[in-house]
Amino acid sequence: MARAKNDIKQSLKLIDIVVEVLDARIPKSSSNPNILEFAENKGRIVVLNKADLADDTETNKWISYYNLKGIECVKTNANTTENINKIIEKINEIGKKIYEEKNKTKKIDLKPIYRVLIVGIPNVGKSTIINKIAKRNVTNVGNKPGVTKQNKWIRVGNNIDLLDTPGLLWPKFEDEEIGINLALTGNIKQEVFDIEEIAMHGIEKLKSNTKYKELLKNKYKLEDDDLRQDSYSILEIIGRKRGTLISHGDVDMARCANMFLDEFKNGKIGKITLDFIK
Ligand SMILES: Nc1nc2c(ncn2[C@@H]2O[C@H](COP(=O)(O)OP(=O)(O)OP(=O)(O)O)[C@@H](O)[C@H]2O)c(=O)[nH]1
Ligand SMILES: [Mg+2]
Repeated sequence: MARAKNDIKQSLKLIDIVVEVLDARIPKSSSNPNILEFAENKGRIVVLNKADLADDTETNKWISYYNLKGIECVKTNANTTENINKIIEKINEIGKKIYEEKNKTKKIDLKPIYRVLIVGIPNVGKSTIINKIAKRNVTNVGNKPGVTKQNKWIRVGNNIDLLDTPGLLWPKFEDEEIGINLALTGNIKQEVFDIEEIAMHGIEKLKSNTKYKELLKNKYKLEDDDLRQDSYSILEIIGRKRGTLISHGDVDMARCANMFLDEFKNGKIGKITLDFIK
């Protein structure tokens, strides 16, 4: 991790534009509190990826939030290529401005190459986005954190160089709430947290939001009475309904929590956002 960060810092001198890829379900928890370390004096684009899994109303609020700060923000579904073209447009727009500014005093007419750093937490979809921008598989993708191991430059068309980087977890990961959000969206490895506890937090979060409570209720065919119980009991009811049982008819809570978390992170419960603009 320290090495990856250092490698990025080394490459920064060459960079014109920083593209920060966020998980649209958790724009706050997946953002870098020190992004200005990377983006100072550079062009900046925020990409809210996996927008197909997030609550559209909330995603649009996040876009306005960034735009109000004067930061370009695009929502994407990198799996289906939705809005990927918008990222390319923004890179060209911002890149052109930066080059015009740099070359104001010179009379040269070189064809510029825009150098673009792609950063974000593990598993957020950085490499998928790059493959879609390049329109071919130039870098490895995988449904688990830590697939990209080192920095890799990729030439796209004749005027963009993209730098794919390994996912970095930001220091604020120590904040419990953020840890929970990262676990629920599958952005940290499962081995590092207690799955039953995280599943209970997930149920709690859904229960406390009127819209998401309905999604939970419909998905697992729960009654209003069930939803009045504590999250452990609700998880147990879900396990019973789904038949994740061990001997004597008891619920296998670990298996049930795993199933719930899998469905949660893959959007099977519905389009859910966990970070809200206050
Ligand atoms: N639903 C959905 N899944 C996506 C989207 N973008 C990427 N994925 C999936 O997310 C997983 C991770 O994608 P990668 O592109 O490998 O992520 P990464 O950020 O490069 O990950 P590291 O290299 O581990 O840091 C893959 O299974 C992708 O198919 C998206 O917009 N929506
Ligand atoms: Mg990658």
